[in-house]
Amino acid sequence: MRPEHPVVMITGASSGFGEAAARLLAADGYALALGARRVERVRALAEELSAKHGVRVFAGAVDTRDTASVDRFVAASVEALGSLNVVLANAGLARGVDPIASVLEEDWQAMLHTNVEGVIRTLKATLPHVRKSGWGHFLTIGSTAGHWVYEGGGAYCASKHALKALTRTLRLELCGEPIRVTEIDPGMAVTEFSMVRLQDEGKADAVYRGVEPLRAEDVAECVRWAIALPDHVNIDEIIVKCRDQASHNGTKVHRRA
Ligand code: NDP
Ligand code: 8X3
Repeated sequence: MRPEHPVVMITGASSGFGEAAARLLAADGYALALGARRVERVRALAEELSAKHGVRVFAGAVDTRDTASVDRFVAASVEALGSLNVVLANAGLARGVDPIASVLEEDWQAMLHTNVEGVIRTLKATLPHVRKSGWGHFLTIGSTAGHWVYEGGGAYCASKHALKALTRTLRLELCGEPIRVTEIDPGMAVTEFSMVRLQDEGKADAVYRGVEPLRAEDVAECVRWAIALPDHVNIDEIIVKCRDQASHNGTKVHRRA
């Protein structure tokens, strides 16, 4: 049965979708466990949200590329908050836009370590606690890059296709238990994503030039909605794009002059 104040863990809560989801969910009364490598950011967010909404918020450092780090963060979250109901496996990134012929080893490894292995670790470490809680929901953040591919996106698209396989597998494995499984697949959204990917402000800005892209809050709203629906309703996958982006791989994007 759904608790009065479900406990939600968010990985990658220091910016973008994760931070925006924390803000919306805190306003709705959820208790939160917020993790990221930039722990000072999640600590500041936790203080702000607990003061503003009177909700319990735990913040801790986590690097999802490291099993011991994930295990520590999950254990500390459960100890602080008493249980764990919902997991938003959001931490992820893209690095570079090089074709496969010249993709840098450190870039493709960063994407696969974070977007695939990091999500497996997060799901595996949290699953016993979510099961024990008796009411749960796993949400993963995929991408339109999990539905289509584009030149220069080989490793990123591969990672998001893999994430889709993981999420769909988890749904099969949890069928019959009181746990829902949802994947949210955004298109172009303005967060720190493009800066992390391109390491250049001008190039990052150019991604969204003339476009009204999704904002982090738009994706967070999808998260909030999927969780808030009645228990028998499972949103399997949401593809959410801005109106200006008609194709999954960005080939048809309306740009104003
Ligand atoms: P941001 O760069 O704003 O946020 C990414 C978050 O992931 C940060 O909080 C970052 O925290 C965290 N993170 C990255 N690596 C790790 C790690 N090893 N361990 C823990 N946390 C990590 O980008 P978005 O909010 O846009 O990205 C969130 C997710 O959405 C990603 O999975 C991304 O692939 C996906 N996505 C983004 C789209 C977009 O256009 N923006 C579209 C579709 C999907 P820190 O650096 O502090 O660790
Ligand atoms: C991010 C969207 O189009 O850069 O997942 O791959 S895209």
